[in-house]
Amino acid sequence: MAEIILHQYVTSPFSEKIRKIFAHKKVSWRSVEQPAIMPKPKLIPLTGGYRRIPVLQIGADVWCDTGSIIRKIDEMFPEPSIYPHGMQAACLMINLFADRRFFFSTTPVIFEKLAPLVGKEFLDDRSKMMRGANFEELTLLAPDARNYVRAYLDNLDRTLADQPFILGSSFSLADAACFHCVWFLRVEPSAFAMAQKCASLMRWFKRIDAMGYGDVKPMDPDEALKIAKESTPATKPSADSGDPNQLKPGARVSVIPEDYGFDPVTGTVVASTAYEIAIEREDSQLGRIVNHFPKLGFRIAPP
Ligand SMILES: N[C@@H](CCC(=O)N[C@@H](CS)C(=O)NCC(=O)O)C(=O)O
Repeated sequence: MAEIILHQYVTSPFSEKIRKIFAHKKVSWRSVEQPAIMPKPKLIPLTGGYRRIPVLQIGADVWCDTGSIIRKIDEMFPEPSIYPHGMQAACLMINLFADRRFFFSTTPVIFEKLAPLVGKEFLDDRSKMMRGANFEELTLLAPDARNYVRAYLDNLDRTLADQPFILGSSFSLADAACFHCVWFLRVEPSAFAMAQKCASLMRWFKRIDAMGYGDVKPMDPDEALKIAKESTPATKPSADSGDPNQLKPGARVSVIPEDYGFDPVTGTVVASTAYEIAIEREDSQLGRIVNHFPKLGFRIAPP
């Protein structure tokens, strides 16, 4: 079987979500360390422009955004499940809540203290990625964000008082999704202190922290590029008969995140479902690459 390669960096919270799913499913994977700011010359040939982390690579197929990465991992390794019986919809909704609301409430709380320490290069990079938003102004959002984070933590703490995991007795996507937000708070002691006030939440946090990361070995970024170059995309063409926009294989489209990191990836539709779009590109270094994106959270339009 082709190797499972995750392009990531150690301090990336969204990568932490995927690392915990690898741990739960006991996946053997390779880790390629990518830079936390642009430029990313050993990532962009694989993604066609998409800069965010993490990115999953198997041969010449590349999954962008944790939405499509989780779907692919779960398809390859369905057991043990990340969806307790009857809870698939709840997991998807909690995952969206964690990515969009919980995570973005943690950033002002953390960066209020951390912004002066992370350096101008990082702040400029993130301001550009958020289309001019002044990352340093996150400080102004901190008081309200602290209220949100406190309520989210308290709500989880109450749930976890009676059960080991958010949806009951087993680890699920809901745990991976909320864990990465609490894990991110740990980079700043006064932010993490908010979580440390919650005893049941902390027991859950320690339990998941101790799960590790599955069987992981590092890989050099050049080796990952070589694998892509020597591989052929494995995605078979398939049309989505229920597509409300009648998008057909063969159409040229650009795919762009709707929230930040607005770098379009342009290619030809190969496959599409209710959840995902796969587009093929010809990369000047690597040849044919298929990029997979979730439909939720992305704009798909003619280039
Ligand atoms: N919706 C995306 C969010 C990914 C994301 O925001 N990742 C952060 C790192 S944890 C990022 O890419 N930051 C900018 C960068 O690393 O260049 C996902 O689920 O993958």
